[in-house]
Amino acid sequence: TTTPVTVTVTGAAGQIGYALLFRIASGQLLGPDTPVRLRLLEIPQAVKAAEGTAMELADCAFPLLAGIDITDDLKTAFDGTNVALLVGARPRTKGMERGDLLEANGGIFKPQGRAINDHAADDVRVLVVGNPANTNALIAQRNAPDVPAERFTAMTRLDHNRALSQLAEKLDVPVTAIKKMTIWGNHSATQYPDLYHTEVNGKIAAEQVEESWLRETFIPTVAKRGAAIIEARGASSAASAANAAIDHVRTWVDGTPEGDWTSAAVVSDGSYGVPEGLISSFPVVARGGGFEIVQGLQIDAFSRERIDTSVNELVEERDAIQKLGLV
Ligand code: NAX
Repeated sequence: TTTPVTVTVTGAAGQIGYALLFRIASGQLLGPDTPVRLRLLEIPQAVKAAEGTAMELADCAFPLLAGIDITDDLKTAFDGTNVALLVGARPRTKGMERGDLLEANGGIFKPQGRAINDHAADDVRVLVVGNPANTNALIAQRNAPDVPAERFTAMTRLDHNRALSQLAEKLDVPVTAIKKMTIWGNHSATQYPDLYHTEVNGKIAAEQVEESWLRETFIPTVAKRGAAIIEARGASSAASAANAAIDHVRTWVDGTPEGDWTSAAVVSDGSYGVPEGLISSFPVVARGGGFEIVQGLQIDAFSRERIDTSVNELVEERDAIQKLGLV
């Protein structure tokens, strides 16, 4: 028998949590041979709701589910954890300035980073989903100095998958015909989905679509898809976000296929002019259990400007959390 892998999910009683937990427990996160122990972290008011979800998880009788702990205590939540999915965050409320938002999230991600530092397993991998995801990940990472920085990532896989879907529809091809999609920068409206390196049936995607479609339709559709979902559903993306979190971790552990890459927000090593230390989305391959930024891509002037705009936003967020003493 294999020792169960411990997976911590924060914000477990939320809508992404509800879509995510059943997939993890059924083996879709770590594969059909790996038993999972779930740790659900919630704020005290939502512990009861998380207990309800745990009752339903029990009722699925998942063969791979080795146990569930529900807690509002950080040490218990992250003790020995191998995979930490940080989903719970403080949403922006009406009239809230960016500084207030970052401060409120600092109150969540700073102590979580410390708890991961002090209690998680040596091989811990962290994915931040809760917004503002890149900067929340940076706060957690900088408060976990004993954990290798590259173990902290933020999610842009949903943006990546949205871009695949939009392009597949436009060219009337299956998503499997598309390789080397890239999301650059921040998981925000400034993100840059790049078609200049994307291949569709082996040919560059940007050469198969009108420039006006790429600039005026594709980029804004991908970047504003979250808002369009809210408009249509009356609630933000949940199942698709959970699916992207599963994809992100699965790729991280299993690797990217030969001849392809994916998008993830990882700690910058200075590649492509992105300041070192920022957690920014890049084209990445996963190999040997780690992400590596794809090197050597030519960046044209249009792409350069788009990447810089999004990265500058990340710089501003980093400066703001520095001023607030969060990192
Ligand atoms: P919900 O409001 O449904 O759930 C959030 C849950 O987090 C709540 O149950 C709340 O009690 C809990 N929570 C709050 N503070 C906590 C803390 N300190 N410790 C533990 N739990 C805490 O939001 P949901 O729709 O599930 O979305 C969760 C987060 O994902 C949001 O920040 C959202 O903006 C973000 N998203 C990120 C995406 C991405 O691509 N990176 C896409 C989807 C989503 O918008």
